[in-house]
Amino acid sequence: MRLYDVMRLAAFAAATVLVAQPTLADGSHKIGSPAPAAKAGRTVEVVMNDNYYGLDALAVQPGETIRFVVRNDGTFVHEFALGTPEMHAAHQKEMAMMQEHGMLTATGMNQDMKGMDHSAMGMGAMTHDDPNTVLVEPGQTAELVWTFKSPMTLEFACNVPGHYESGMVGTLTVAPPTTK
Ligand SMILES: [Cu+2]
Repeated sequence: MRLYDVMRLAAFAAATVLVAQPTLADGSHKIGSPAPAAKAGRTVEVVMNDNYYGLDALAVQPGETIRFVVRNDGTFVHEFALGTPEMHAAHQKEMAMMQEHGMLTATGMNQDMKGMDHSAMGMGAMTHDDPNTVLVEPGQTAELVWTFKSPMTLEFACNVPGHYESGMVGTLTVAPPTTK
């Protein structure tokens, strides 16, 4: 193996470790898991605006896989995140930090800073790639496919600084169908 290859392998290994590191706020396995679109039994369209969702609440069944098609009709960047109120609170802190450091602007992620290693600042690699969230820039559409787990009450929310507080949050109930 030539020296160049060894160095390339080492760099690749280092990058893999960075990517594999779970983020602090990621407790997403408690609420379910990401799934391929083919597994989804139903599609839910979510329209986002400044600063609200086109739907107030949503009910799903335990074990159900939903394909969320999330469209941003607003002029600001918005997020569609699935989680408990505690998960959203933690994610809001992360996003506030991203904004503070110029990684997140009012309209999206700062492309110039993408892939920048912030470990020197003691924050690890700062990315927005939790499996239970999508960040959608104005005019864009993104998809999130999720299999829900056990019965629980969750929230779908936008954790862009200030948006949750201004009402960009809705109730997501995971419960078995009621029988008559
Ligand atoms: Cu928002």
